[in-house]
Amino acid sequence: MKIAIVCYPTFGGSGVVATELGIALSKRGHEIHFVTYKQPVRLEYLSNKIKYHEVIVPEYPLFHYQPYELALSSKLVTVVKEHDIDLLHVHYAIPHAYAGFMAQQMLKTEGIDLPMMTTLHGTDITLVGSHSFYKPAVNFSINESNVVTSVSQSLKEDTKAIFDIHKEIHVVPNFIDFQNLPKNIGECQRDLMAEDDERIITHVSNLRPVKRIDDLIKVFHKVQQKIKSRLIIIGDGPERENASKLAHELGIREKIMFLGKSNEIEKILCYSDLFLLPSEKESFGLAALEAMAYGVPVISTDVGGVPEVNINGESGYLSALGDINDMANNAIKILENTDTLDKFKLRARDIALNFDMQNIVPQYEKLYETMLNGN
Ligand code: GMT
Repeated sequence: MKIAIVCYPTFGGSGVVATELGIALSKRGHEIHFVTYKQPVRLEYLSNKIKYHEVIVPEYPLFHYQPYELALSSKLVTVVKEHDIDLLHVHYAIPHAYAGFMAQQMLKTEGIDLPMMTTLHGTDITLVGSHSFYKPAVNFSINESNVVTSVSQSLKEDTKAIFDIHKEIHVVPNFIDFQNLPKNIGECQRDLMAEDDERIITHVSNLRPVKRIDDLIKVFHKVQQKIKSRLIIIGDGPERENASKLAHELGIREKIMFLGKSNEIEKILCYSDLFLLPSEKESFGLAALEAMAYGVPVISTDVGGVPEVNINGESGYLSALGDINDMANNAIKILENTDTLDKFKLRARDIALNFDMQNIVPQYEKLYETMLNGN
């Protein structure tokens, strides 16, 4: 199949999933065309099976807001015609499903039928899309999509509760490409980051308020009082400064490393002992799944789709939102005994294997086929 994929080309989970999906599909013989404003960060190489088409939005002083949707839908029309695209898969409803719908309408006037699948990722529904400024357009474009998928059962339920959706929503969970995980995890450069007798705790996110970075620092503050440990924070965002300030106030700043955005998360996960995810909302928690794939147990909140990924008492523990004491106690329970830690590490990896790409990508292919057959 020739598939056009629209996504955010950034470090955000939706862009990562869309890119990994495109790469996986290309390896299965499909021709993939990414249409977005920048080459996706996880897309390292282009080939005759993976192409990238840049959406350019020229700056014009008359426009207070530059019309990205217009440029995207026009670019889609061009790409679809030039490359004889069979179907469009948009990740993140805003504004991609809306722009995709417009492209469909323009193509229809030229006798071209372009079926569209929309994959909902979370913030497009629970945070941004539900705002009354966007809701009618998001509701409309979800209903107009030929096939709709969501990355967790929880997100499917949220979408149905927040919007008036009469389309079936198929749950297709996010995935990990286990075949491509680096094999020599034993060669991690742990000694660069911590002493031998220190535990390494990791957090990866875009450091937005929804990630509750204050809770992260407070949980770590409690843990390091009992367990000699370090916290490594990967990613960047608006909460970074506050987090650093809070760490200073609590006297633990020198035990925390802010590494910024990274394309080599695996190099850090391979020597991490625990992953902390105290989010307020999380439709899936791809970062937690990535940690588990490297055998890193997860301490998280019991929100959204996270309990579909992190199994309480097996791959880690779940706590109520904001329950810092419970998260810290659970972390200590896992970290204080090496046998317990090893047991959780093994189980975390085992559970992550349920999300092996080999099982998930065919689910998308099946839905593409159904869509092309007009069902
Ligand atoms: O978590 C973020 O802020 C980024 C956001 C995105 O859209 O890229 O992530 C969402 O999609 C990911 C991939 O499906 C999920 O793993 C995240 O849980 C989800 N984030 C939220 O729901 C807050």
